[in-house]
Amino acid sequence: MGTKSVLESLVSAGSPSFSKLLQQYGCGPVVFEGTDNALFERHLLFDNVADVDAATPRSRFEAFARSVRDVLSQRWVLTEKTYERQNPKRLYYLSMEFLIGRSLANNVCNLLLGGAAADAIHHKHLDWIDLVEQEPDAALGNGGLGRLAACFMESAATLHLPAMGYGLRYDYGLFKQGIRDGWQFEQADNWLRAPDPWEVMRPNEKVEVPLNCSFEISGGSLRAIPGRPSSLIGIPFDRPVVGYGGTTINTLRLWAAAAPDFFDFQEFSGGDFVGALAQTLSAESLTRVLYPDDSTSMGQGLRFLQEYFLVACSMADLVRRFRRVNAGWRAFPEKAAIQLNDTHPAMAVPELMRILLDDAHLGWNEAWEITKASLGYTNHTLLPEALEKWPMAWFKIALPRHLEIIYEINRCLLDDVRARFPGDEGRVERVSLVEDGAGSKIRMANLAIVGSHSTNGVAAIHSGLLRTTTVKDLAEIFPERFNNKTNGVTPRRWLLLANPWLSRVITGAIGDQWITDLSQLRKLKPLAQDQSFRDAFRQAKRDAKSAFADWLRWSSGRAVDPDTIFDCHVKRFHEYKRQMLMALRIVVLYNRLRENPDLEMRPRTFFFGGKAAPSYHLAKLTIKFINNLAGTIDGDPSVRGRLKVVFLPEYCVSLAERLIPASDVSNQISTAGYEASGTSNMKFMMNGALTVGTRDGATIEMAEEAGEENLFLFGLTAEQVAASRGWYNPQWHYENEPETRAALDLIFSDHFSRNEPGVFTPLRDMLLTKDFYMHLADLTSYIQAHERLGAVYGDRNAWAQKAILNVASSGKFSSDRTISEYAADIWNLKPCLVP
Ligand code: NBG
Repeated sequence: MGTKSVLESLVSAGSPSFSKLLQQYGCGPVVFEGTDNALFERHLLFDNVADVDAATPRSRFEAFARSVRDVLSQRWVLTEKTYERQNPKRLYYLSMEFLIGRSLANNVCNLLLGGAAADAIHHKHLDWIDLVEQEPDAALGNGGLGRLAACFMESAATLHLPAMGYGLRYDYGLFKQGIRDGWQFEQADNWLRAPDPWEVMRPNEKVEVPLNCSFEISGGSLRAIPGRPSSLIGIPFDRPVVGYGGTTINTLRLWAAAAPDFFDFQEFSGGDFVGALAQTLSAESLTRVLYPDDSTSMGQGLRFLQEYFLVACSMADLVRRFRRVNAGWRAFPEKAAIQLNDTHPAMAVPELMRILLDDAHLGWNEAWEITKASLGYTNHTLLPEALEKWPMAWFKIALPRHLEIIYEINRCLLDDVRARFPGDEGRVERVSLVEDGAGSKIRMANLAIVGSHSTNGVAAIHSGLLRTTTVKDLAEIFPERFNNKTNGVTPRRWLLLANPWLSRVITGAIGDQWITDLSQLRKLKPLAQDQSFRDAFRQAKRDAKSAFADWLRWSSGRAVDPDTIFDCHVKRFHEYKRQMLMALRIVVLYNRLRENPDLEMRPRTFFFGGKAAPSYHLAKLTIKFINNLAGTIDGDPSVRGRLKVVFLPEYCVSLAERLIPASDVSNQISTAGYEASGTSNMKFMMNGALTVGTRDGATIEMAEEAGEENLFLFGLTAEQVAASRGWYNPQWHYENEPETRAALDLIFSDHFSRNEPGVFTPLRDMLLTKDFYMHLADLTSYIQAHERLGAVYGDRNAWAQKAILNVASSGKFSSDRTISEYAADIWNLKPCLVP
């Protein structure tokens, strides 16, 4: 499917002559393919020892990817060398998650190698899609937070900012989702089963991480053995981050845990050979697997150690870099901006203090000023269950020195608060880094705010709520630290690459400057009135829909009709994201059609995609419900051809890249006040889908950009949600709204669960007893918003006009804009051009 178009988009993305590019990349007289001595052929033969003509698809992918890496290698080395030589201030982005996805097409695109790749594909009779499909989707993240980190790295490289990402090299990424009898089941994601062609292991730059205890891992849980200090080794694996144009190639450095390679010879010669090796195994388990929880903190010991391991390795590495080219410590904040992606790496605060106090022998005050000036913290959620708090007992056992430092930070903080707010012990209790009670805990968000110079939220409403509610007391003490940085996404991956059809139409109309300056899209505004542009725009959407339908049939045998409205809800499953609200709307439509088969209604295909945390039962039950709903509707001849529900298993970056360009409607329907920003909302907007959404997260800013009349907003506002908490009663809606009642009655009559009576009872509880996320309150206005949308869809020109205006107004949501704001306001970071 789509091989030609995808390649064409790479070519049209700009392809100077290959020899000129080889010069840019310092590649000398090598050729990409076509002779025995060419990169591709050599890799096949010498790395894979494979006959060029009989190689497996996987070997071909590896050889192709390695050839691309060869082309970028010298530039990659030069980038690092330039930074060493010029010694600019650098950004270090610490994140437990980088949801990278596939790299081949992205790297070819950003290196402008589309032309060369197309030639190679042609000469070697390769199939581009086959090649691309060989690469696992690197899922070292759960969702928005990890994907944001990946977009940020790409934008920083494109903007020529000296930036480095630090994360963990999990052996297993986010679980693979399967569906059996409608239920989600999880499978391990062994993404490193075959060698990854992008990564470079750098054992010489390993880091030793001392702990005050030893530990054993058995049955997935961690047992600390107090009083027996031990250490872990962090081995860095580097991945290239190619900026668009291929001039700057930054590094994403992922740490893998290993045991110190000196064995305990005492034990060894004493005969405990197996015991000594088993220790190696337990050390390596530390980076075995990514925790699959999105927006919850489960508080496992293994996770605590993972977080510390990331911090300790990264801080040691960046301090080493700093020391190589700088004399005094005072300059540290002028040379290093360290951004904490959520509280996960918040132990950077005591870790940097420890380094400055114990290794550099600075005094407390100086160390404290340097720490605050270097660190910044980004908050990604207000959900109380997601705010990390770690048991003090664990610090005591594994990191006693860090605990001592935290106590001292807290003592200074509380003294200060008492001096500024005399008698306000309530405030003292709330801002304290230590939460007392049964088993004291350290509040990691408070630690990150107190120990850094900047705290930002990820959309205007979110930053506002953070400041005025969640951490109100701290914001009153440090008002100057609080700021907003509305999220963005990279237009290279999410428009240029994902949507060759629309990209071509855009470039045809306004040129290709938009690729690195998305605000240029505003030039499309007048074209919303232009009939031939509207037609081309509509055709691009139609092509993307057909390509998706073809891919779906090819990959899963499922048929969908591209002439129906593609109405999508894709993201992690969580009650606050309200997949159930969309499901209820579908049940209402289903009831209407069963009651009145002649009802006028535009045929729709509803797509759902997303994973549920493995222990989140209600989220898993919602997936089950959607699958049963799909099955019942498919089996009901009275609605055939008019409604269709499709649950797409294994939602991942690559699936998003396929589905989003093909979507007509984007559902962004979180309970207002709960979705910090959202980022898929932006991707849908850029790709010409219309949004039906609540006034939440960045959707509010999307409406500001495009004009509210070009979105379909509905439902309670965040203030209304908060104000009605005390008296909200879902029963009222059940009793007073006939369609709401009929929908719920149908569900709980086991109409969708004939063979499993009662299976959905917990959903009844969720919806009718508590309805904490207020599904029923918003259902009617949600349905009405879709009715307004349906009316517009009937008028092709009106629809095209709104969709074009949305694309034209999406410029703000480029992560280039977001990163420029971080660089200017938080990091004081300047570009450093690689010659
Ligand atoms: C998520 C929010 C999203 C937001 C992303 C990126 C976490 C903890 N938070 O709304 O739920 O878009 O972060 O900022 O994953």
